[in-house]
Amino acid sequence: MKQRISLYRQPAGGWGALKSSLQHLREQKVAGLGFNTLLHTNQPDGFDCPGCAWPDKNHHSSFEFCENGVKAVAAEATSRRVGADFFAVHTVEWLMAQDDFSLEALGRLTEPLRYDTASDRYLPIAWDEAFQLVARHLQALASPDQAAFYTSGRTSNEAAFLYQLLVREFGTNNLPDCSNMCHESSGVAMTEQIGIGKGTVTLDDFDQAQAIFIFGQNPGTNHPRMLEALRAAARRGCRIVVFNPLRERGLERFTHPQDAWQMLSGGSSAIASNYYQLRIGGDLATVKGMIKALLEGDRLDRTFIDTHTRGFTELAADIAAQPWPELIAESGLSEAQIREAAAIYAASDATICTWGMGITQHKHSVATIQMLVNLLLLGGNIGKAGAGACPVRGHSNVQGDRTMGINEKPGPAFLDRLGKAFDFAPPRVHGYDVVGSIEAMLAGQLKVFIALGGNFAAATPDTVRSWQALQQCELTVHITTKLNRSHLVHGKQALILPCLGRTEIDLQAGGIQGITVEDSMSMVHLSAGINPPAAAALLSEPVIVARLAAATLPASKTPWLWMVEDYDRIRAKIAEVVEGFTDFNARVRVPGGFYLGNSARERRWRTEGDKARFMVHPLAGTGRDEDAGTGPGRLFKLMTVRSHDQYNTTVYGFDDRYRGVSGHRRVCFINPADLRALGLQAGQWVDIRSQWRDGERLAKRFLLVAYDIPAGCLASYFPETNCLVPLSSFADRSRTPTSKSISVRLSPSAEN
Ligand SMILES: Nc1nc2c(c(=O)[nH]1)N[C@H]1C(S)=C(S)[C@@H](COP(=O)(O)OP(=O)(O)OC[C@H]3O[C@@H](n4cnc5c(=O)[nH]c(N)nc54)[C@H](O)[C@@H]3O)O[C@H]1N2
Ligand SMILES: Nc1nc2c(c(=O)[nH]1)N[C@H]1C(S)=C(S)[C@@H](COP(=O)(O)OP(=O)(O)OC[C@H]3O[C@@H](n4cnc5c(=O)[nH]c(N)nc54)[C@H](O)[C@@H]3O)O[C@H]1N2
Ligand SMILES: [Mo]
Repeated sequence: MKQRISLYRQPAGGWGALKSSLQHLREQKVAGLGFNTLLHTNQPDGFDCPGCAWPDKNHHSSFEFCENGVKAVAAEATSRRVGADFFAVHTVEWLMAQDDFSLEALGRLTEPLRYDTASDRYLPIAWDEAFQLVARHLQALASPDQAAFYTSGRTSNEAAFLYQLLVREFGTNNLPDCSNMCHESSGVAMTEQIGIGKGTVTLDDFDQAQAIFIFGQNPGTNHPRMLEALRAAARRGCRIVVFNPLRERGLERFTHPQDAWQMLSGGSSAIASNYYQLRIGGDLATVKGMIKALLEGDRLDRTFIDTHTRGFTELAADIAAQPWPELIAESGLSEAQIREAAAIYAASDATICTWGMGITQHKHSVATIQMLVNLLLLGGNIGKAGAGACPVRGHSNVQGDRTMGINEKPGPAFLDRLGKAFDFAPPRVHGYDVVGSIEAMLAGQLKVFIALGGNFAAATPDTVRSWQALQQCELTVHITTKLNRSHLVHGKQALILPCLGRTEIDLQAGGIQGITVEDSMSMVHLSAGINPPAAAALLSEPVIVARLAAATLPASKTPWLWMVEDYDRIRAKIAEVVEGFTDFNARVRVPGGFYLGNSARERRWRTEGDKARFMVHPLAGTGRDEDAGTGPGRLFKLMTVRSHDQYNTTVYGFDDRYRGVSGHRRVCFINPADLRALGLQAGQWVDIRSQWRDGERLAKRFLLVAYDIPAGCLASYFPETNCLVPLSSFADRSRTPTSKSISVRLSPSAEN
């Protein structure tokens, strides 16, 4: 493997993206079929890209090229298979010694497997037996609350809807999901303030915005198709203002791989007009500073504030009392920079704020997001063309899963409708989220863990404790496409239930089925696979859930197996239960799907008093760190981010092209002056220690990389660094693990 650290000077996208895509197709041996597969990605008659939740222009433009979409599709459409013959010769202990890249590279799982303790191997099991085994475990529990049902955001609306129904008919709201680690902070913050927890913009708004502010997001890697919207905006003179501790290449320059002229001429487009490298966690202070500058200049939308909001006086008083030196220290920006950003905001009549994990995974995330929404409200930038709030979701259907009721804290109105439609009394007590589930497993209160997709063991914080938690379970069950760490860190009994992927044809008694998804901008559309199933024994996710329900709930009045013969039957029920889905089956068949609508976009505020609310928050005090202890060595803030060659816990490769890293994943980006001050050098190996009130956590051997990052800040990749995130370190109110602000110290590794 080529190992190299270098400076990347090319624009994002371009030939590098094309080359890398072809390489991935070749490696997965999907070349012939692969191109056909790709041509059907995000087409009206194809499947929804499993890559990310960024929407598509009308869902029927010519094939939209996206390097990381290609990787996601290639990973699923791979011709590699891992079957019973492989598991017959390899113990779980042996598999545990393989890295995440190697597990992923084994290919698609082909049949249901059951863990055999005596031989420490996964052995084949018949589907019916597998469902019976789960049913027996669930039925034997002293209370339904002793089981938790995790969901990862790739799951379709249909599977998610059936799954939450199964869970609630079973009698619990224990529905932790990947949102708890992702955009939960956005949901909590926005619901309280504007009455809805989703983004208020559509893709068309990007064509009309005069300014786009991007906070804590790396679209070049994680939402590559967003770069096209940004490029188009930049070209027509829209200001693009970036707040990020790192200089992310995709936010600086981009070459669109489908723009032949740009490709051949070697040209590229500038994206950001202004780039502010603030400190990790410095966004709250930055936005407060911008508001301070705006209030002084009094460049506000007074009519909007008077008609649509409350709490302005309190906000103005709090901001007036906030001294600049504190704002400057916490943000890491100068007063001039903050005023400059505020001036761009003030000069724009239509502003969008987008944000990602750099905002949602801190202790003060909810406060930061509410301050961002304050900023938008001050300019009347919600419910106006070209303006609005845009939390950019991660998984391709994470937003849809929530809409379908995957929520450990369901609202009473949803439960009422669900109970009425299926003639049962849904449980009302709130369930466990991700952190709560791990705590409950450790306390022996959760005994069965079932996961519809995802990789819980690798995605969750505090790896050592999370693994102990899973291993304490009586039964762990994973509905999945590929082998991952979570299948190896298993309960006393364990099942792997392999399912169809989104790229595959789903044939049921009622014919070929499509599923539906909702993107980041509330567009709902159909998705139908085009490839033959990866293996004959695979079942679709809805069928697995239905058969599990039929086995577990013999007294259920729901016709589980009948519903999955034809997914229109599931959608008819969704139409009855979920708000905004009237005539679901008809509307979703209109090419391009339909827009779910957004009350805040229409300036209907579903809040107390029917007004949008300004919220007051003190600074985070990120300079202080009471919990971090007083160990030797300087205290840093570490953020754990994605490399260009991974999809969350799925490692596709070892390169992070736009950051100039080849052949490495255990790297630690550090400011050159900090390196000198520590007496360390780039290329040296260090151990990273996270100190917390309950003790110390250690991650060994990371390669130091000198990088353009503010002093006192570090960056590394997840999941290698999840072991450093304390389980009890999470965002106030949303309980999202603080994956972007871990207090750490560095020391040279023993073997250098
Ligand atoms: N190819 C690919 N696509 C993906 C994913 C993937 O892993 N691979 N994951 C999907 C998922 S589930 C999600 S949620 C999204 C994630 O998409 P992103 O939100 O872009 O995810 P991260 O890589 O975690 O990047 C966070 C960015 O925030 C910056 N940042 C960190 N801390 C701070 C801070 O305190 N303030 C500010 N202003 N910036 C900060 C980092 O430098 C980085 O640029 O992408 C989705 N799409
Ligand atoms: N330190 C740190 N931790 C983080 C984050 C971070 O930024 N830093 N980010 C957090 C975020 S934003 C998220 S969303 C979570 C992600 O947490 P998860 O959603 O749990 O993790 P993924 O890695 O996306 O899950 C990948 C697995 O899903 C399975 N899979 C893939 N496709 C399908 C399918 O079609 N059906 C089924 N049933 N299974 C499928 C495969 O087995 C694959 O291995 O991680 C969180 N953890
Ligand atoms: Mo996410």
